[in-house]
Amino acid sequence: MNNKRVGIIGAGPSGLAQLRAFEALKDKGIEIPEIVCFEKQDNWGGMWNYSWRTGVGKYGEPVHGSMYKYLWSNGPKECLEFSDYSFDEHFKKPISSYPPRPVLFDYIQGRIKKSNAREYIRFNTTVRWVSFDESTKRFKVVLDDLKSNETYEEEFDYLVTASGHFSTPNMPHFDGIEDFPGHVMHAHDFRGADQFKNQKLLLIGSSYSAEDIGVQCFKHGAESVTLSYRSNPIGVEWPEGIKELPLVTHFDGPTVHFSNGESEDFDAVVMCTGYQHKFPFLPSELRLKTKNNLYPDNIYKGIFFNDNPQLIYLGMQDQYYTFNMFDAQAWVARDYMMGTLELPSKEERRKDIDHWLAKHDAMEDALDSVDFQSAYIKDLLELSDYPDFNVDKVAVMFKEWLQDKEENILTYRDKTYKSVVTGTEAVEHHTEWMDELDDSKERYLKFNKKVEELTS
Ligand code: FAD
Ligand code: NA7
Repeated sequence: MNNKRVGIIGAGPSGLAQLRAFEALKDKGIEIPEIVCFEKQDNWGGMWNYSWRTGVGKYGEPVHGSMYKYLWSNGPKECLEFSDYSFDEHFKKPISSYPPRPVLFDYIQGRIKKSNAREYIRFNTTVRWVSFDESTKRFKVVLDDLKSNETYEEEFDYLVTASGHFSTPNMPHFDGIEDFPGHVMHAHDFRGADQFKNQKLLLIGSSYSAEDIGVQCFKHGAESVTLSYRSNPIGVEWPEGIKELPLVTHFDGPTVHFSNGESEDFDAVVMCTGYQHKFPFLPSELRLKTKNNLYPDNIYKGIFFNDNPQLIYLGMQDQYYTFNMFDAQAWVARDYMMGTLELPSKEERRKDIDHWLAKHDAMEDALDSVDFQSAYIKDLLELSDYPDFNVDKVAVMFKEWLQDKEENILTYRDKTYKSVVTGTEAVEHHTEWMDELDDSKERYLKFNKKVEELTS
């Protein structure tokens, strides 16, 4: 008889992976613990549940979402496919390799809707505070029911933190920025390129957000896009209209000065300067303290808080792999909570973490990073019965994707890849990505073939 209680914070892809992992056992007739998942939004999907809101939500909570209109997958879908629920099973036909956000949201929901997992989720419920009682070895969780405006408490034996880490902006200051006359925002509040049409746009940062928001604004009619980097430029061959400059030194009215001595006037600034791992509901002794990287310190197997493994973190790494990594983690976490996976001693766990951190320190470039996260996934797959998938082939796809982007940042989303789960070759989208201004699921799924073929 499993009479433990499991609390899950967040019903994004990571929290849903945890629910699915337990459901997979239940399907086999195995009794599972009592589970409650708390989600502060009114629906599941985390980042993939688009919100038009910025700032605070309906109930005054910080808005979680950082995704925007016209967001298309930034990597091949074949690299994130659930190994127990293929794209073929969901869409019943091959689709392209880079679907837009609503299509991926639909895919995530398809798997979870196959079970009764929604019953475990309390929506519109914010986890306000967590404490651990050493005498009972249980977590006390303080919750706010946002709709009824009531605070209450519950206790759990295990707590899974799946609250995401791309939500709280890292917002640096630059001298003079307070007098910049145009709009200044963080990527977290970016909801679409429309407002920057015909504008001269400055993006500070040189990672995924800068690249994607820059290309999107270019596609949707910005007059010019300038990216400013602190360490390294993205370094692809940019089309005319997009360029990279080194770091901003200061602002002077509408004029921005860069460290190479150049200066230029801009209409608006978007800080694509990343996010903070922020857990306002956790006391410092339980809190994961890390920058955005591929191996946050102090979590064994990237999951179990080393000082107290009853506290589980999912999806806290920087991500090449996403949905399939969250699954691989959730299955391992599940087995520990079920008592079928034993963890080594704290010292042994520390040694394992150090071993991975040393490998992490030795990485030199993006190709090494892909290999690193692939090795991490393989390590996890050995620990549970999550359906195996060909990680080596996925790693090859990631490397090709990096190459595709270098070759042409505007057309890489027109490429197709082959699923390692089903062997299905993706089809080309009916419209080239640069010409496709509609990201709706309806239009995406309407035709299977290129539009010219349909009309000829
Ligand atoms: P999230 O999706 O962030 O979900 C966390 C959930 O926890 C949210 O629903 C939130 O409301 C809830 N929560 C947080 N705090 C509390 C609390 N105190 N109480 C209750 N609930 C709480 N990945 C890809 O694979 N492909 C992409 O193309 C891609 N594009 C991205 C673009 C952007 C702009 C961003 C920000 C991320 C992108 N990602 C992409 C990565 C994305 O973060 C992951 O795909 C995935 O959403 C992470 O899942 P998660 O469940 O760990 O976190
Ligand atoms: P990332 O990938 O964490 O990147 C943050 C970027 O911001 C990176 O280029 C940093 O430069 C830059 N940064 C951070 N602080 C500063 C300051 N003070 N000045 C200038 N530049 C700075 O975050 P993203 O938002 O791009 O991506 C996060 C997720 O969103 C990702 O998974 C995507 O799928 C979407 P650095 O290289 O550290 O010098």
